[in-house]
Amino acid sequence: MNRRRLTGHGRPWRQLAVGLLMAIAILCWPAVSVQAQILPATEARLPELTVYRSPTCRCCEHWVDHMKAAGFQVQSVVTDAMAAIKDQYGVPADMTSCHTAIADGYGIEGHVPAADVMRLLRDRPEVLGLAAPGMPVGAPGMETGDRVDPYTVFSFTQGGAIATFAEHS
Ligand SMILES: [Cu+2]
Repeated sequence: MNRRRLTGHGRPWRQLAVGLLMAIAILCWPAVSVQAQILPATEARLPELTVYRSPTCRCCEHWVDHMKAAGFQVQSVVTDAMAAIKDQYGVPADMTSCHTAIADGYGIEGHVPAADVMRLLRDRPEVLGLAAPGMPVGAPGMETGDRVDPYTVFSFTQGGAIATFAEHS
């Protein structure tokens, strides 16, 4: 008898509490989703970039600065074993450059612009990575005055297929 009366009295409070919680949830929901949209895409989505480079490579450092300016978190690994790194990540012999970077499992060889890396990470094609072979003057990290030599960024696959990913001039 006593117990039933207590339960009867307790119920309106419980309903009020549930109602309050729901109201808070409903009121807060748009705020939370709006905040998620406001967060810059660079902070929310760009993975950390690991850059392997030899101790003497200055243009590699300039490319790292370019990637940082674009919003990438960069971890530099200074090593003399660059050939082994390129081999490990499947960079074709005729596509090699100075540094080799890894972004979310993709290999990024040489002075590839940040915008190309971002498109790669967004579209996620079935390739091993991208390469800007050689040291094209005017590519990010290879600036020399106003001179810009046209260059191509290629994609490469495990099977050895090479395709044009972007043309720069
Ligand atoms: Cu270089």
